[in-house]
Amino acid sequence: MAMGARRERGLFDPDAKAGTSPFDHFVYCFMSDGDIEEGISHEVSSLAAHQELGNLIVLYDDNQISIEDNTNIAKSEDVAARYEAYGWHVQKVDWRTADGYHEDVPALYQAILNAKEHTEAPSFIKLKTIIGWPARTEGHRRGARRGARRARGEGDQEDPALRPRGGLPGRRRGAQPRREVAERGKQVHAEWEGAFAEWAKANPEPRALFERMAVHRLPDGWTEALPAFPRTPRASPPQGLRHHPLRVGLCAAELWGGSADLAESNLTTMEGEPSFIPVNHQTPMWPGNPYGRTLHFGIREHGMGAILNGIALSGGTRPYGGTFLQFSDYMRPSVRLASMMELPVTYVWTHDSIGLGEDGPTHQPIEHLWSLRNIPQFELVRPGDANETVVAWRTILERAGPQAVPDPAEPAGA
Ligand SMILES: Cc1ncc(C[n+]2csc(CCOP(=O)(O)OP(=O)(O)O)c2C)c(N)n1
Ligand SMILES: [Mg+2]
Repeated sequence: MAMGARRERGLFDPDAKAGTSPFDHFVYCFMSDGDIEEGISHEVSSLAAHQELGNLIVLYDDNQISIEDNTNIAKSEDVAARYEAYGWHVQKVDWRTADGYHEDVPALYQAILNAKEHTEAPSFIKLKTIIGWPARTEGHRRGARRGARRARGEGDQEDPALRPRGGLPGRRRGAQPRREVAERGKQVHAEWEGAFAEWAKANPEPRALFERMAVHRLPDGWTEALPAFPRTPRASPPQGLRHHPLRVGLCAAELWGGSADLAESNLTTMEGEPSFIPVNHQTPMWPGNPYGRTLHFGIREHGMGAILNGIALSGGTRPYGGTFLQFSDYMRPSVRLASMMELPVTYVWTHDSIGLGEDGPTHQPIEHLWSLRNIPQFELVRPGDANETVVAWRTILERAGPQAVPDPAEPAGA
């Protein structure tokens, strides 16, 4: 989402001073012990630092407990040091005050303010908490708590120990603060509406793009620029089929994407488009800027899938990501989530063939086509020649759900 927000700002309001655009906002993320332990947290946290996502603030709920027991049974790394090593801005906050029972709200608030000030890198706030506070059974794993309730003959009804022991306002005392929060929200929203209206008045062209993208409408007459190929027994020009999608893509500014380190094989690069990359990380081969169009995911397929989902959730851009069809296995959880959420993301899975040359069995897709077709709400298009590829992309862009275009015409050894 933080990457998507940066691309959107680049499309709509690139020249505004930092922090002054209606498209400047922070993305907040809550992570638990489980999120820290899952491998995908490494892929995306590493890339978030490399991309210098100053608009991203992560709060890690460090309660040292997951399902089986205290996290000591399965985790011992220094999580803050891990995020420092990635290059994040890291802070530690202890939610417990000296008496151990009150939330240290001012300390957390100050940490969030510091994080917002630090815009050169994503921010990580390690927040030491106690699960279930302020219940009698706080700090215990859920199974034990449920077991204790059952032993007391209380079944699964609400645990009276979960009633506030102090600090949290009860229903009546909470009404006033809640009203204040609603008021504050209304005011901030009205301010934003004002800034947006001003921007819209001063920027008619980006505004038209914004309005078109907000309803997923493609540019008028966009199909006129689509390439067509002579009808031969197999309309397969040199370089296979993959080349042409990107001529299709250039017709619509909302399309952007890249590959998990296989751009040369996946042919996912739109000609002449800059990379989406901090200026200090560009190379002679990949010139770019923070608002660029070509994504480099590195060899992080699962992360790529999750990032495509985040981009699609962030706003109206249409992201795509490429890798070999076999490696769709690495990103399957994200593909499934995209399908559940009906997100308009596209996977360019090339080398859909057992004739792969020297790579052998690890690169041969065998069951992949069938298993991917089993995912509910997922559209898998498998064009047979160049013209079918163009029609496939046209269909994909005119629809708005998760879809893939494998490339069946891969010559051995390519
Ligand atoms: C990928 C995945 N594996 C396993 C589970 C089952 N599961 C649900 S909650 C949980 C552990 C939760 O611990 P933590 O992430 O520390 O959250 P907390 O309960 O401390 O808020 C597990 C293993 C799951 N939901 N998803
Ligand atoms: Mg936990």
